[in-house]
Amino acid sequence: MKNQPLAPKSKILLIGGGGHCHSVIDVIELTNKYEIIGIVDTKENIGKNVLDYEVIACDDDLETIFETCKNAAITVGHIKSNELRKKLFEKAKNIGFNFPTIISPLAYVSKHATLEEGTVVMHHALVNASARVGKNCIINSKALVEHDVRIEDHCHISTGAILNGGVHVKANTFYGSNATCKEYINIGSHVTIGGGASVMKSVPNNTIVKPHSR
Ligand code: JB2
Repeated sequence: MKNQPLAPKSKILLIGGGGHCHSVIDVIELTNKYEIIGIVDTKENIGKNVLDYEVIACDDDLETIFETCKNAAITVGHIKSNELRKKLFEKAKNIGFNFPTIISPLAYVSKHATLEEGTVVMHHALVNASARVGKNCIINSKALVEHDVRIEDHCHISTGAILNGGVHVKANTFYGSNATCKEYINIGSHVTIGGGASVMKSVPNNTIVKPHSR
């Protein structure tokens, strides 16, 4: 039997060349679906290397790059604020970039779950049945997104975090490493859930939850 020809890889541009970019590169390489053409970072970083890829341009060059590369991923992370991540996503979207959902082959995403554009599911994360994840989210390494969870746009579910069944996380929220929560609660928008927190009741918008504070 003849070998099937390999599908050609699509070109992709990475926007942001720091720590989160390292992790996303590893995921993208493992998918074997994309050819990373380079990284867009600040002007001062042009010419530097991030793992095996070069910082080829800054944000002002996005329109020119779009002429030859249509896919992008936002590879700046979200710890204290997601403003930069969100701004870069919106800027590149307005130019016309396509943001594929990127799923590590080491992650499990139920066929009954949905992920919107620009969301990345990192190594060993699990997204269970009927979960719905919005745009430009990070489901970081080893995070557990249980059945019927809803995560709105521009959220970061950090490494090893647990969202139990039916929890609703509103937009722009940061849910820290190893945090856990009671099932079917609501977590508001622009909330920061500190690493290791155990959240037993719903959290209003714009709240900071420190570990063991609720
Ligand atoms: O305006 C910008 C800009 N400002 C800073 N445009 C672009 N395209 N890039 C910008 N940057 C770049 O973002 C910085 O020059 C730097 O290369 C990168 C931020 O890197 P840093 O390592 O500080 O943060 P990060 O967001 O990649 O990663 C954080 O969040 C992850 C989720 C880290 O804390 C990680 O440990 C964490 N896993």
